[in-house]
Amino acid sequence: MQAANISADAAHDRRGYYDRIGRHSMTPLWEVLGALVPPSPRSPVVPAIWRYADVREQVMEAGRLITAEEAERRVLILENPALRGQSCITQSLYAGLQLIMPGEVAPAHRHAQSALRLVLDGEGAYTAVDGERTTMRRGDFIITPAWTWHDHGNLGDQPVVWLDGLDIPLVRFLDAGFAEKTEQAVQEPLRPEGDALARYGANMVPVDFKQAPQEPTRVFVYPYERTRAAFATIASGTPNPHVGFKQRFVNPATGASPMPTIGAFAQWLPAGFDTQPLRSTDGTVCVCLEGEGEATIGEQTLRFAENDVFVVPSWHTLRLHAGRDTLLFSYSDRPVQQALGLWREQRL
Ligand code: 1HN
Repeated sequence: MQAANISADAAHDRRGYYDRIGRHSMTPLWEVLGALVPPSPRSPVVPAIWRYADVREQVMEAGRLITAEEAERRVLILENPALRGQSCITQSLYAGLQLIMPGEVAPAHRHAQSALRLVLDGEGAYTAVDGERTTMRRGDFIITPAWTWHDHGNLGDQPVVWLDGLDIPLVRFLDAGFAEKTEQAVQEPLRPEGDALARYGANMVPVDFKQAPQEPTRVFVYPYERTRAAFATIASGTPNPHVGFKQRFVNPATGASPMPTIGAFAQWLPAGFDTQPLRSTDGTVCVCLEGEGEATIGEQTLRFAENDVFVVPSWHTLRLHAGRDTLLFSYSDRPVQQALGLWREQRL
């Protein structure tokens, strides 16, 4: 911010001074202070939508161009239009559409980045997390917490597509990323399918189990069937004017977010419902699992239908309209902001 009404001489002196201090890698705070500490968030992220009907064919085309093995992960990254080239959908989060063809394997690896999957299209794939497989069914929310081994395979006869959500930009920002591969592309199952859900996700935990608050949940799949059944009951109540019926996915052992860096939510909006405007500091990725409607983000209205992915930037006012009974899944960096005392929400 240039001080108002300074003389041409003074401006010239300052520019010369800035050049001289620049040679020592220094720059004056007073020129940038307003931008550094804005009165409220000014996200460079823009609202955007990826309509599945528009992009599905392009995802399938990737299946003819490259194998899962060669790609390691065959994914089309959903890049925020204002942040092209940065592999991110918000400043802190990554999103991508991953395709696995019948018979393919996406080999085991692990990394410091935490990942979630939301299954969108096709049947017959599995994901394995630290030696346990889970069959991927549409709408299932599956996590691979930081540093867990994970591989995917497709034992069926259909292409399978899911949304990947990761904290890649956040981990990159912190320069805290590590990754490893193994010789063994496919993890040997160590436990039967459903083991983690039975042990940790059936309103019980093993009697000697203790978990630190920041540890991720041992439950690594939140089956859509259960989420759907919950809303079938919850939705007979009175919707909240700002969010309809909205639930937060939790680590059932602690009540914390399933993973420390990414929060996830499911929201049910009855047909015809209009939410009151709301804004929050966590830029959010939303996926329509059922129904259709409109998201008005600031001044912009986006029509969405099943499997569409849209992004709501930080501190942008959101209003939702459900054209039919609608179920939205969403994820954001809310647990990070809350842990740091930064998260804010305003219900207008
Ligand atoms: C990853 O490990 C997966 O395991 C998907 O499916 C997307 C994007 C960046 C880095 C790691 C996966 C990823 C990823």
